[in-house]
Amino acid sequence: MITLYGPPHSRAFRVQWMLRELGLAHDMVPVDFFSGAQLTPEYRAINPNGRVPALSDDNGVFWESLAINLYLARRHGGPLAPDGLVEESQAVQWALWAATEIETPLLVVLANNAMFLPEHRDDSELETAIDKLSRPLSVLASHLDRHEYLLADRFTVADLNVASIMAMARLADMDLDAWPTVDSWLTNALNRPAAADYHLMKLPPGPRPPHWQSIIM
Ligand SMILES: N[C@@H](CCC(=O)N[C@@H](CS)C(=O)NCC(=O)O)C(=O)O
Repeated sequence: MITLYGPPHSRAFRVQWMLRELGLAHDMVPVDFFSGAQLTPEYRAINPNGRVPALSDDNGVFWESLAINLYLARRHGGPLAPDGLVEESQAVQWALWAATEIETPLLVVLANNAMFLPEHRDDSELETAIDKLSRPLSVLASHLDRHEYLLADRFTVADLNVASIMAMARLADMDLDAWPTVDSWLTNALNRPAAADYHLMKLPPGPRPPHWQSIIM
């Protein structure tokens, strides 16, 4: 039995998308990270980081959203799975790239464009994040100008992992006109039926616990 820990309005969405692509039945435990459920000893025995998502199956417990997806691809195979050493390495490359080059600035854009209350938004932080994204988005565009997908000639876990992070650009209404192939690749990825719930990641601005900004970043 597969159990996914984390609510759909969190990075658990990335794993839920993958499980749906693979047609894998799973239970979802919506650990409420706004009320501190991620910090209980019970949950920390599952993910010692006190963060969602985590996934358990008959092989054990796994955490880090993008790594969980690479594991699921490797274990369950099919067209989303990398085929051989080169594709495998490229899938890891794109996942690490997404986590280190684009995730944080995209979160800053999403937070300051949509998720933070107006009084918590910071225009100069927003501008710096948009500037910072320009180099990695050009890298992504230069690949997608020449290829339909990130590796091989089919949609794989590499596209899913990167698109699940790039979804924040959509939720933030970020202008991607400068990178038209990124824009259309993202549209195609998010139009996949298994990705339909991506919009749930956009929390409407509203009252939150005082530390909520640090919880999502
Ligand atoms: N790098 C981790 C980040 C996980 C993460 O930051 N999750 C947030 C929710 S989307 C969380 O659990 N926050 C609760 C906290 O930090 O206490 C991953 O991708 O799995």
